[in-house]
Amino acid sequence: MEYERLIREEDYLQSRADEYVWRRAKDLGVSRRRFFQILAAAGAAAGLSHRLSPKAWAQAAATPVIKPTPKELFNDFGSNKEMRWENLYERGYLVPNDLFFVRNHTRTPSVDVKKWRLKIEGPGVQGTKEFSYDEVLSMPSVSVIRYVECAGNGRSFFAAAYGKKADGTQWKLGGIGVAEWTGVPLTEVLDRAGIKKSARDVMPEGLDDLKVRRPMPVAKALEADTLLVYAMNGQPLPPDHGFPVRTLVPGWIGVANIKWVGRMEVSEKPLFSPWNTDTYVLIGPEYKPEPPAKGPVLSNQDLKSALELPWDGEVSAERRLVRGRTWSPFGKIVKVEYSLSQGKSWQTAKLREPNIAAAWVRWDFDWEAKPGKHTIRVRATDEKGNTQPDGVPFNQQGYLYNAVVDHPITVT
Ligand SMILES: Nc1nc2c(c(=O)[nH]1)N[C@H]1C(S)=C(S)[C@@H](COP(=O)(O)O)O[C@H]1N2
Ligand SMILES: [Mo]
Repeated sequence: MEYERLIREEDYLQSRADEYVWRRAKDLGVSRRRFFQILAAAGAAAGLSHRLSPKAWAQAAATPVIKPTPKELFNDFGSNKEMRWENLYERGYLVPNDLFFVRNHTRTPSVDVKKWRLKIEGPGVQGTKEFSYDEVLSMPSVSVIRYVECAGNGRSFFAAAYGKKADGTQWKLGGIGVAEWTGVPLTEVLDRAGIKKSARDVMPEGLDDLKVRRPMPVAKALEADTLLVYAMNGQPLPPDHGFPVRTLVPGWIGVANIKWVGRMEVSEKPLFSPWNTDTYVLIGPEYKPEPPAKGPVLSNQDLKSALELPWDGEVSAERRLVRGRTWSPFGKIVKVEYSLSQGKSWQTAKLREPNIAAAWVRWDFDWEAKPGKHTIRVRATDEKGNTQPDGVPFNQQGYLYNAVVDHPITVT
């Protein structure tokens, strides 16, 4: 399949669904001609892009994610798996690899590391350079603790705020994780590739079916903590998280952290891909197109908080320690307040070290939990003075929802 035609995730999944259904149909003795007649009829009836149910899409994508993602740990959105926050309670600062959310535009590819090469090319470097896995591993490395968060994390809250759903995976707040990432600073790799003074953008490209790729300006690529990562929490990067290498672009939207990198383009002109023109841009009544992008192009994530409690779940009536975490791409967190009265009164939560910029801070407070339905509201402030707003203007694709939310919880 030509990937240009399959840029839309729905089209991609549909094509895989068709493939899957065709294989099943063939096994049942259906002829190819008859199969296409059935497909066409179904398409006309249901509207092309939604011919199959989401369940059938998920089935069709077979195993879009390789690691086990049991429903106690993850909310299942097919190729996307949302971390369930309650599982971070009584865990440490880092999210273990087994619990880390997965966001795949298509599915995890299998990469043969013996054949794998990182190719760096384009007018922004002296010439084309290739590095093997061993060569990457032998370069000077660093380890940093940072989050990776999906730009759509919190998207589902647009529906409640505006009475209409934004397009895409309906994440609550589990599209984030913090890990210790080990790798080679991108600046080190780009130096070896002979990056020129005139270089402008760097665009890593994935080896997955859609070749997901997205440029960043050289200034971001050369920051000390922008890495070509090969280990996550002390283990070789797991397949679902980008084996053999991914980029880490701290503070930036999830999609900047390209997994399964096989190629990097270095340009002297601004670069564009579908992921900075059609998606990961703000489209909505408050935003104007910025051609060739359909709206303001996203870079940083935003300040957000989440509670380590089941979402709309149950806990027992007792005096309990409520815990949560807050993160900002702009700096450390200086204040976290919570309200058990839907904003009538606020108290301050205790912050717990470490408090790492572009990672998160943990905090807690005591709660005399009495039987009944409750909501817990949290708002935070970072060292740059950013606070969580009460609302976020609607954007069609539901990015960067960081407003204060009411976390529903029932005490029994
Ligand atoms: N090659 C490639 N890189 C990718 C993606 C992808 O689909 N393909 N998804 C991106 C998105 S949208 C996010 S939020 C992060 C998620 O990283 P994780 O799956 O390791 O949590 O990976 C990014 N990198
Ligand atoms: Mo994402």
